[in-house]
Amino acid sequence: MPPTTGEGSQKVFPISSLAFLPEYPTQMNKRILPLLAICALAPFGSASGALLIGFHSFTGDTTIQAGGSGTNYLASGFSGFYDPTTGLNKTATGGSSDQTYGNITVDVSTPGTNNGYVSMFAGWFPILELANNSGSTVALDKLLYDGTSSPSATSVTISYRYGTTGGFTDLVTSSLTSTYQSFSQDISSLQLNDGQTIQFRFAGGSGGQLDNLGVTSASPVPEPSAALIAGGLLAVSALRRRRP
Ligand SMILES: [Ca+2]
Repeated sequence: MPPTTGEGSQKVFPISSLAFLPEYPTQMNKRILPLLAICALAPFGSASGALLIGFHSFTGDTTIQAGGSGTNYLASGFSGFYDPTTGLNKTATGGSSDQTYGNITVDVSTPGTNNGYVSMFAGWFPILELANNSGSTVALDKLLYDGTSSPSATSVTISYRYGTTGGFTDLVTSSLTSTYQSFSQDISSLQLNDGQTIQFRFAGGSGGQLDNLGVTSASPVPEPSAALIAGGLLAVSALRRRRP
């Protein structure tokens, strides 16, 4: 029976297979080890990078999730908040029930099925803020959100700015319908330097509602374990290169 296409036909090199490397020619090891080090930092099981900030539980009016409290998510090395300003922040009932940020499932945080939502009204501009304190530049990937509008359809225009003052630049306008839809906006042209802050502003008409707001990076924030594996492999590689 011929091999089928897809994952089953791909060769996999788990980290544990490093044991066979000493039997390979030295030149081969010099080439493979740095590649394996890079692979150790590659995303496992996630094609969409890493969730940096995720808001899905709106439990109060102005105190919600300052600094990522409650059940919402902030990646290590980042800070942020969702600021409803003077608008109404609905709680308890309603909200998107599909348990994804936009159309993406992340393994670090799962939105609930009935955990509240935020309503948007004309003249009210809630802001999602994200600040990078990780020590390195992060390439952003997607702005995720679920949105609906009731009782009548409206739209939401999302804008962004770096820092906390100055004008916003429009990013996208989405039409909201009477049922929740998942939205995923490409923001891969944006990056966040260490020490830098970005704000996303949501401006909608009467009846607009958002839930499951998230921002992902293009590549995962390295976990300490992955960083150690990569560092170890690079160190071994460097030692082998020094040998005559
Ligand atoms: Ca969704």
